[in-house]
Amino acid sequence: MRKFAISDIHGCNKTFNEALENIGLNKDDQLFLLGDYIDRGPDSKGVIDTIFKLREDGYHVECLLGNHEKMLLEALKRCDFSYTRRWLIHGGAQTVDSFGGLSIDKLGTKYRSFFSSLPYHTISDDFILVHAGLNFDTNEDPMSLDHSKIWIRNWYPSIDYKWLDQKIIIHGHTPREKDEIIRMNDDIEFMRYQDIDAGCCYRNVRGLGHLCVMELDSRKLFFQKNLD
Ligand SMILES: [Mn+2]
Repeated sequence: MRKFAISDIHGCNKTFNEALENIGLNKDDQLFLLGDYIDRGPDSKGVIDTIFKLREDGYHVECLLGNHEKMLLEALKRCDFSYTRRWLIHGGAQTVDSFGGLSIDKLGTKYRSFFSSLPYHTISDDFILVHAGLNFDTNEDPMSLDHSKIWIRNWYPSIDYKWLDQKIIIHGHTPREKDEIIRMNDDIEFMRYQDIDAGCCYRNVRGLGHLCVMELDSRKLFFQKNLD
């Protein structure tokens, strides 16, 4: 069984499908998706439908919450137009479009229950999988700080290596150039973290515009250029 992780698909459904095709995902594999399926890219609904289809077909897909799904859930819950507006500006408008331009509170039950079921992290063997990272800057257990798990940036300098021990943190959320992700991968045994957000939806920004797939046990990375 191979284990793969992908993060920050951001509505790039064609790119997502091509990446799965290229790694030859099969039903014995485990696929971890680290959140931010929606917003910014052209086909957020398509990405969620791809996930549903994979599961229906018997693939093992475990999905985590990203800050963009959290914003959607908050927009649904709060009925506060200023909040909703902020989400729409941060890529939510493309998600609403992909669902047929309906007001977001018309979102079907199937999608609502998908978004509201997403956990903040998961653990598989020595891997901690999380959307953004872990907050080591307080006296609290980093695993208890859910808000940080989906929003935090620049947290590497605070890592408590005694706490982390042999575990490796796999995350997305902060887009990085492909070369930087590869350099990080070269040091992974020593540094014990890996960002896999290659900025898929930023196709016009130099160095970005790739969807990164990591095979966890071999630490191998695969990059799919944006096709959306
Ligand atoms: Mn994010």
